Amino acid sequence: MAELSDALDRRARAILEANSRGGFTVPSPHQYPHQWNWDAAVNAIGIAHYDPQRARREVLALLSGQWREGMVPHIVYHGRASSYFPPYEFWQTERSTRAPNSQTSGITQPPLLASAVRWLHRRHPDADFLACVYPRLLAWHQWFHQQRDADGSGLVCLIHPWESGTDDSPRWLEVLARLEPQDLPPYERADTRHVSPAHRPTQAEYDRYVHLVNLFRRAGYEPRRLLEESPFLVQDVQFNAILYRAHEDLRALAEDLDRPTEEIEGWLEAMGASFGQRFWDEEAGLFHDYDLRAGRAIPVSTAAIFVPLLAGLASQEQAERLVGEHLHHPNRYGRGQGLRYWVTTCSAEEPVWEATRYWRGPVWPVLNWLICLGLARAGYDREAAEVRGDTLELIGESGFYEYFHPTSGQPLGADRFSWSAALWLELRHGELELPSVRA
Ligand code: 2M8
Repeated sequence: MAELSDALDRRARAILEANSRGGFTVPSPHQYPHQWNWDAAVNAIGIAHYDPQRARREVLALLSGQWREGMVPHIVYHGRASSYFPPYEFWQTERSTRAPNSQTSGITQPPLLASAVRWLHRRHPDADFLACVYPRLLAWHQWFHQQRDADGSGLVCLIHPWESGTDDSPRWLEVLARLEPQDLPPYERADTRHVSPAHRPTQAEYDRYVHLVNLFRRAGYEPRRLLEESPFLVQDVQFNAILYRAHEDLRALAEDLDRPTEEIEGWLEAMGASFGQRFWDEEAGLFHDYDLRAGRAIPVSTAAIFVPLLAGLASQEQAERLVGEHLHHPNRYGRGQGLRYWVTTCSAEEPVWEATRYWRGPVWPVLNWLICLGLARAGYDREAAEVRGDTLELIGESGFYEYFHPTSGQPLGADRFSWSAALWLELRHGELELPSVRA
């Protein structure tokens, strides 16, 4: 076992090395040939296990795409031609005075970066690096509260499913169904060239993704107009939990640097006060996302319900219900009857659950890692260890794929996937618990 694992450690490193494009890492060689935001954060954590300097470069490369008012975009293209759709030109970011000189998309992604920097700094301290990135992380977090707090609650909203990172999550189905794609610019999907269409978002969803980008281009990425005009306007439980956790980590970095923390404390207080009120459904015993356009909760259960544990945003009672009534429930997320591996991305009880389609059912290493950290933080050590064990078993036995069938373990999506390699290293060699919130 130890030998096999050693070989797999080397394989993980080899994948991360092969996916390096000089200063940054692509998520996978063919399917995703640029740099993605939350992938970069996870990849930096994995790479730091053998090359902290390269991990720091990963962070800096992502920040090179930062917009003038602070947004860190979901893709940084790094001037590389590719067949990926959408290519850089499709975003028409030149319509905005806020866009940077580098080639980027015009939306953002889950803000794991401050947490990754804190991990990096704790394990391999580098004061110059921290002083260089801290103001940029702070600017991004400020941007969220200045430009994405649509209702003054302190919670931030998303304007595109791509921002959630869980693109075709059933959470977004009803909101997307209301959209009527019109005047679509011509486009050709590239994602189904390397991966089976049955494992990817549907054509109807892609039309809506493109429709939204088209609206944002026309609005010149003007923040006020985006909030006023985007028909997709949601408060995402998972995203807000990740942001809250990132604020906690940013505060710890500020303390290390002896910088003021009042502003960050203010965000934490506002988000903490609104989170349960807005998202918790007492009857269902879980957190629901919120559709701001329709003014109602989105009654769909996906693995996003467990992510608040990462940020300590669930009370003990709420955590107990999440774990007891959902994680262990035989028809929902529980292992045993139908499901063999924790954690399917969508409750098996949802009518739209699909074992092999993208964010509709397969097990994703990144989500498992966040859930595992959350379970550990909430004191569910046994469950945390089992989620960790399942993730390592899936990657170790099926390969470094993007996602996995929750029953058979069949590898799905793109192969030689960077964050699966990074998380292999982290889950094997990293500490399971987060650095304590108040280090
Ligand atoms: C997936 O998303 C991109 C669009 O951003 C795509 O499907 O083309 C998602 O899994 C997302 O979370 C991830 O960051 C990205 C790269 O791994 O791929």
